[in-house]
Amino acid sequence: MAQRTLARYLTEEHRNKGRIPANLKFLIEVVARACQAISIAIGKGGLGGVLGEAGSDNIQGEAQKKLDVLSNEILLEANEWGGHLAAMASEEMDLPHLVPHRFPKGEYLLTFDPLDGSSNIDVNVSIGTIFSVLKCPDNADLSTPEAAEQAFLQPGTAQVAAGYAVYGPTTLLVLSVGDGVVVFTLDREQGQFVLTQENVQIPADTKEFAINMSNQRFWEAPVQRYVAEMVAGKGGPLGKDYNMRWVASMVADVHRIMTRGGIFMYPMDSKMQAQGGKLRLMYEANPMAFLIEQAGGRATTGRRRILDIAPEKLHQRVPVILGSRNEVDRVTGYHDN
Ligand code: P6P
Repeated sequence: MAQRTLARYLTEEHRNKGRIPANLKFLIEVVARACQAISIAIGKGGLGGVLGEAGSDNIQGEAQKKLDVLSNEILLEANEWGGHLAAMASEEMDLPHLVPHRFPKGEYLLTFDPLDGSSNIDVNVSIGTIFSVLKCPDNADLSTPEAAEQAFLQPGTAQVAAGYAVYGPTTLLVLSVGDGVVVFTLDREQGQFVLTQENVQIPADTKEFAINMSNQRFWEAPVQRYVAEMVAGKGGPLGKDYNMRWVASMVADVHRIMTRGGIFMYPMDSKMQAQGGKLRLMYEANPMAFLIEQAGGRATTGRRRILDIAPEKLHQRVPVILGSRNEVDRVTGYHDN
């Protein structure tokens, strides 16, 4: 059977189910091509002069890597001319990037973390790009970047599409337009993404958890209890032994869960109370929560569904607990007690 490329999949979804308007199909293809260019830049590593620090900080106060800045530029340049977007927002930019007046404006807003897991770039561990697509409100004030922030402040349930690219042994594009989750593998010879998995389903149970254990003394009681029960193993209240993984690239940890189940936690902890958590709502938690739910999983802050949160700030942070639904329900239930 002929390979189903991303373009063919999106065309057939559009034709057969009317789920993907032409401009959204175009947007996704453009983002995919940008991820392909990012994959090539990453693959060059030290040969491309792209490793190491950029010598600047982002709004998060984090030192930017050269590849953070390059990936952000690739996504901006790929998306600003096509006429499908009104504005973009990125982890790497304080304010939204408005489509320049010389280009037509479109109906969508795009948020992204251009290169998630930056601490892993220089040690050659999988990293990724996360993106989320919203409709631009008809009455949006896009007169200035400052004014445009308001247009992005929509709950995760308003997302029309979300996805991530994971740059690992292979480069994958994982995507949902609200009709389940599909996986594409980058065929480097052909230079295009080819459909390799449809209807991804996350197992409801798991024996694998992902959390940064070095923060244990800062966790709230429900998470302390849950992790202690998993570590207690077969002899403990959960009656089974668990395994632990922590890649410290959310995209890599989430993709493992997409592939074989698991639970990922970056919960609230006392040292991050003031800032609301570690992970960003608009371009990490919301797109990943959308994908996880589309694959039959759950995604909460420990106390509420992530997709229901009404954002107050573009770079807002939230606690994240997501993955196999029975495990997320358990630890979320501990927060209720
Ligand atoms: P820590 C990467 O910087 C990131 O935003 C996520 O991709 C990842 O899950 C988390 O932070 C890792 O945080 O505290 O373990 O370095």
